[in-house]
Amino acid sequence: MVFSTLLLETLNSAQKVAVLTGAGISAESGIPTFREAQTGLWSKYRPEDLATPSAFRRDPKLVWEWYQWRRQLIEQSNPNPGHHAIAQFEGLVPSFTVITQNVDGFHQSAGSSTVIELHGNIMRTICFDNRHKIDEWDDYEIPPRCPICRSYLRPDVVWFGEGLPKTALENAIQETRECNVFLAIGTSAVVEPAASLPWIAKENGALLIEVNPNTTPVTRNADYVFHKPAGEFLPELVHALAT
Ligand code: BV8
Repeated sequence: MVFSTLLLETLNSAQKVAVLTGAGISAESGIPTFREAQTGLWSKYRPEDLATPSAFRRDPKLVWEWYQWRRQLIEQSNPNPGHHAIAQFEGLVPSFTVITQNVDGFHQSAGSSTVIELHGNIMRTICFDNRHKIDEWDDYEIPPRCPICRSYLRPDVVWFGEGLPKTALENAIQETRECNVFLAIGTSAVVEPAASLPWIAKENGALLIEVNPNTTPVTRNADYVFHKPAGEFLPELVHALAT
């Protein structure tokens, strides 16, 4: 793929680059995105109806098992060339931050060192009542109970209706405000407050690039749009920058 000289020069001269990733960057790892119909067992549920505190209160077993199913998918999968290209990109600019909505930890596994997890991490476990961090449990009840307070265990992710981790959100907004280039990769850009970050970047003078096979609310405001899969496009972009 041929890139415009202006784009490559802008990227090569950027002091600070920020990247917002969504489920689309893990699609080529075999992890279903939220917008696709849930596969198999979960095809009759909408993520928005499972990833909520009320869903967990109503049916803790169902929600726990949904997350166990997703954890197994992630454990049986790996970061893809898109994640690895982002990790390489980091070494090409003075300051590079990954802001991710994903909970799979694939950016860290691929070698990215500055990753802000806006929505937590599915591999971490806390308890519902007091957010005690629990690494292991020998309780065979489903969901297992917290060994400290006996409330149910849950994944350490941000559910709809829950606030994002304060420091993570503050850091993400600061990096977004200060960056010269902002890339929105593999996100439908509808879930707030993450969806506002591309607008904040643009308002603060950043070059806005979108990588997504489909159109999103970001598309009309982006300076460059590449309707390509991240796992194909990003290695080509990073190769062009590195040579
Ligand atoms: C909050 C973790 C307040 C759990 C997730 C305005 C302001 C604030 C809140 C709201 C607001 N309006 C509405 C709200 C409420 C809500 C919200 O945004 N609702 C939406 C539905 C309108 N927001 C919240 O509830 C947030 N909380 O603000 O609370 C508050 C404050 C203080 C105190 C108390 C409360 C919390 C939101 C976080 C929810 N948790 N995940 C889990 O994973 O189970 S959200 C989850 O869904 C993801 O993390 C992600 O954020 C979102 C899905 O979006 P994407 O990642 O973009 O994935 P999607 O499938 O949608 O799209 C994939 C894209 O990839 C597509 O565009 C596709 O074309 C593309 N693609 C596909 N293949 C590829 C590809 N791209 C590139 N390459 C490919 N190969």
